[in-house]
Amino acid sequence: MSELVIEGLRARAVNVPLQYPVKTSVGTVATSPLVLIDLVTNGNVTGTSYVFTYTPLALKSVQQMLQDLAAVIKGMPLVPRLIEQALDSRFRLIGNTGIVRIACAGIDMAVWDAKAKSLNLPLVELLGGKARPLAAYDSHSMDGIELATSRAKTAAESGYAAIKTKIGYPTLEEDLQVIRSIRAAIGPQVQIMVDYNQGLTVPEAIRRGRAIEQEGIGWIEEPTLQYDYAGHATVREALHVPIQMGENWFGPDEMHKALSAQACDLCMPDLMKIGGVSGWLKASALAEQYGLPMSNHIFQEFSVHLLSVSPTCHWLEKMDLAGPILEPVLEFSDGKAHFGDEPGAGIVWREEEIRRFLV
Ligand code: SMN
Ligand code: MG
Repeated sequence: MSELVIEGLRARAVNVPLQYPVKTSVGTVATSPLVLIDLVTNGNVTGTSYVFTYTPLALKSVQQMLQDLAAVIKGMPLVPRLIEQALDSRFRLIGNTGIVRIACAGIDMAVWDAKAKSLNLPLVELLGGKARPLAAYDSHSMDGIELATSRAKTAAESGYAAIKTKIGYPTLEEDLQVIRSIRAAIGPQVQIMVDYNQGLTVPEAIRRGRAIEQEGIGWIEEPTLQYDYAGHATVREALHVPIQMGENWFGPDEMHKALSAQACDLCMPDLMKIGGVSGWLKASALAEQYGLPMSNHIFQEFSVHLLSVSPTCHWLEKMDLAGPILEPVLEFSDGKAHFGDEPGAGIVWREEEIRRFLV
């Protein structure tokens, strides 16, 4: 096949309803604002990916950045490394972070998806691996004791070996009540992980951590401000329960700074913020060198491929933020994510649903 080149990029903004709003101790994600990317090539393949903007307020800016980048990459060969380098050098002065990093990562994902499709390979095989079932945990929110307990019970009955609940209620006693209510509902065999979403000061994180680690918790996630790597290291030294973080690292460079500061025992980069597939591959090498088990953060469709080739693969987070506008490609059963051998990452739009949620 002659060399494929990029002909264009379409970026569509949608705001998708969520069955369960993502409630955290520092704010609620009520709907799922996504920018859907179609990367058109001169061959018969189109790369597809999406980015998640956390708030609808960022939707149009991300969409515009992607539309502006279309002119930059038009005519470039479909070579992930070349495109990554071209974009990174463009943004060396402004900094490849924030909305810039989000847009570049979305393009990177679509480029790798198109490359895999052009070779008729699942992304995992292009990356040198093989599709296999991945242990998944069902990821819930700060739902309040009743809903948190019922979601955990349903997940355990569905076969999940682990669930995550978000805490950081007004008092430590409420945190403990939720954990104990979930434990009573799911029994001793199912792991409980908790996520504070940066909501505590370091002293409060130590105070609460010393109490909740007595409950047999799998990990405490982002106990304090995500950029406070020294603070996370202080909490980590004071507690026995593993400290988890990573969803807010913009690029492998921030991951390296956190790991150098010994901020965490576990890591969970976000495919988008870490820099797409290219960023993830660098992150997985860092995790291997530091010996940190590595999980994903949302983006479950691409993440099953990437975790499958990550040397320290840990848990897949199951949190479906794009389901209503995607053809289902992942199948969750017996607590595992099963994915097939479709070419690429398996992102297939449901156009009639997209039309309903276009912004
Ligand atoms: C999370 C936060 C915001 C949106 C989605 C998910 C959460 C997680 O921190 O770890 O899943
Ligand atoms: Mg989190």
